[in-house]
Amino acid sequence: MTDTTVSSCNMMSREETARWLQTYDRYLLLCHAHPDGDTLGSAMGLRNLLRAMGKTAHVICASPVPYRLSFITEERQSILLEQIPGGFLWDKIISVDVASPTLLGAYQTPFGEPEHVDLAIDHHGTNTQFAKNLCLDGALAACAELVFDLGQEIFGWNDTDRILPADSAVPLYAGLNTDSGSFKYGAVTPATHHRAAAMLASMKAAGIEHAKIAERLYGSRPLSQVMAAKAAYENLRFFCDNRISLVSFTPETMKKYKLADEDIDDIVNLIRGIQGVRVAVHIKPRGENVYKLSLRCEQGFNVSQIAGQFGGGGHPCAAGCTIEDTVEGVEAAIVAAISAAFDAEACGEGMEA
Ligand SMILES: [Mn+2]
Repeated sequence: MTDTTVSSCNMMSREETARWLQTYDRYLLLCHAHPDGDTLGSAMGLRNLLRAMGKTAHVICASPVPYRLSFITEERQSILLEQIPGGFLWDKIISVDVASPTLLGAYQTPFGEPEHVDLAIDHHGTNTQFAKNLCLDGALAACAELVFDLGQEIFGWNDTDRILPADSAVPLYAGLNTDSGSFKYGAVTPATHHRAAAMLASMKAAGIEHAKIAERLYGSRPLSQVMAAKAAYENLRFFCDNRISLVSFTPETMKKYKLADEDIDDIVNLIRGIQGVRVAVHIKPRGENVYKLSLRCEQGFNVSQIAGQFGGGGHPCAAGCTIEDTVEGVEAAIVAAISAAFDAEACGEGMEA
């Protein structure tokens, strides 16, 4: 997996981005494939913000929307380009919460040009600067916070007299809640909670209960996800004196337990937070001898640096990469890389944050 860094990428402040959004009329918004709450919530929140500005905007995603997130996309589990009604022509393409073009899946080069994204709005410090313009804040817990800030720039949103429309508040809140680990992760700040307060005020005014959103996000799992958890615990292994927890799903495991990709998306969170475990590794199949890895770690370690060694990236405590090899080869490679980082740390070399 290689991404070409476009050195001509123009960095834009929130203010410049707000002005840019006001300039054009029709926008196509891209989510990353295998979507999470943040990419969908940020894109739908931005879409509705643009529509409130009188613009035309549509959101697309190359992969299906999991059921638990489909309230964000108006209960649609498929938002493909061909589903946009009436021969939509756009002026500009914006990617949201997308750190690298490979994450766009089938929409990486849908129109034959690799550099088709006009603006990337993102919160990944590892963003490869693939878009023509980039509005980036790598310190934010969620991309939804950045979209909120753009709305605030344009409409002066706050939590008292200028509350945001509920059709932006709900998706943005879903994005913020999921990507911040329900406000548990280190990137959460007082400003994060101020943005959440404005979103909650909007929902309250519209009679929407935030607890119902949490219920949909976390409260009820399909049986297939319980089977995925069962399979994960059965296959859970530990390495490096129990400092690494690891679960691999092979195509055979997927078949045996009748699992779909979305059933195992959250497994890494099941195998983190075990006493003594510093790094959790979840390996999932993405084709013949192609595996996608999700890495999570405690504060102070840096899994985005590990993922970077395999052409991936992410955040210091949550990152991912793709490796082409047999599952045994993938396991050996990732355990060796993490173990080497432990050794370097023990020698006092430390890790770049
Ligand atoms: Mn995100």
